[in-house]
Amino acid sequence: MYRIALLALAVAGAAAKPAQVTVRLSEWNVQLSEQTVVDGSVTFAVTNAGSIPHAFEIEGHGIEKETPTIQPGDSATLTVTLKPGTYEVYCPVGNDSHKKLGMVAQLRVGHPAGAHSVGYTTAMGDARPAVRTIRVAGGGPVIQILPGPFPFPDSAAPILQAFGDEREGLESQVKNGPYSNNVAPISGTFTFDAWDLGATRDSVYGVAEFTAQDGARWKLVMDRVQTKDVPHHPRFGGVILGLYYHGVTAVHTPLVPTINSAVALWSVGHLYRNGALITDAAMVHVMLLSHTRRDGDFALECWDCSRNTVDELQLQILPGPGEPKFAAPGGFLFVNWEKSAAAREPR
Ligand SMILES: [Cu+2]
Repeated sequence: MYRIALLALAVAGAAAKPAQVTVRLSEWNVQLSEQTVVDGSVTFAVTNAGSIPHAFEIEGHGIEKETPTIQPGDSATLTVTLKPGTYEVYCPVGNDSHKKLGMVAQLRVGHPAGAHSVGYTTAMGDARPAVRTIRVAGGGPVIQILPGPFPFPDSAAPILQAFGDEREGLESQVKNGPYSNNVAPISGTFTFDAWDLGATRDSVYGVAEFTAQDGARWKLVMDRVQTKDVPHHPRFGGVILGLYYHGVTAVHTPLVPTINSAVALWSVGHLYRNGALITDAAMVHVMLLSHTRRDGDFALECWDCSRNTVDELQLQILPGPGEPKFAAPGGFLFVNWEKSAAAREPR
C-alpha cells in the first residue's frame, strides 16, 4: 500500500502538477511568486499584507474570477482552470480604484513545452498604458474654503479606524480641517494640462491666480509632479485619471466625500503672494471631481457624491516640508472652481 501510494504521487507530480501561485496584496501592489505558469488548474494563495481590505481577481480569455474581500492579515485561495495566454490579475475593490493605484499585474500561462512561442511579446505590447492628456479650465463661482469641522464625522469615523498610525492627525481634522462648510466667495482663474504617462513620467503644467478673502493676491505655477509620499496618500505617479476614491473607499483620507475624479494630481508648485515668491516647493493637490457643494451657500451636500456631475475643480496648497505656514486661515490655501470642465486631448 505504502509503496503504491508513493509511486502514484510521483507519477501525478511529473505529469500535471497543479500550478500554485502565492499572491501578496498591499497598498498598492499585487506581487506574484510566479510570473509564468503552465496551463490547467492554477491555485492562488492570496494574503492581504496591507492595512485595508483588498481582494484578488483574475481576468482574461473568458475567465473572470475573484476571491471574497480579504481583511488585513487574512488569506484566501482561488482555483481556476486557465488556457494559455496572458491574464490580468488585480484588486477589484473600490470600482477599480485600487487597480488604478497600482494593484495590477500580469500572469502568463503557457504549455510546458512551448512556453516561448505563445506570442507574449505582442500581448505585452498591446497592454502598454496609453499616453493620456487632460486639459482642465476652472469656471463658475470661485470659493475659498476655510478651516472648520468636517460635516460628516459619523460617516467617516468607522473608516478612520482603519488608518492606524495616521488616525490621530486625521481626527484633529474632523474638528478643524480643510473640508468644512466655512466658505468665502472670491475670484480667480485656473487652467492646467496634465499627462498621465505611467508611474515615473507623469507631468503637469498650469497656473492658478486668485484673490483670497483677505485681499491677498496669490499665484501658483505648477511645473512638475510630486512623487514622494505625502500624509494620507500612497506613493504613485503624480497624475491619475478617472479615480474613484475618498469617503467610503478607504483610498486616501475619508475626510472628503466619496467622489469620482476626472483627474487627480499631486504636484510641486512655485507660489507667489502679492507678487513676492513664497516658496518653490509648495505641495499641491488638484482634483476635478464629482460636485460636492450645493449652490448658494456652498455647503458640502453629500457624503457619497460619486454620482454627481464631475465639474468641481479643487486646488489645495500646503507649505513644503519644513516650511512655515502660509499667511492664510489655517495656514493653507484651498480654492474651488465650482463649474469647471475638462477636455481630453487627441493623441
Ligand atoms: Cu485593494
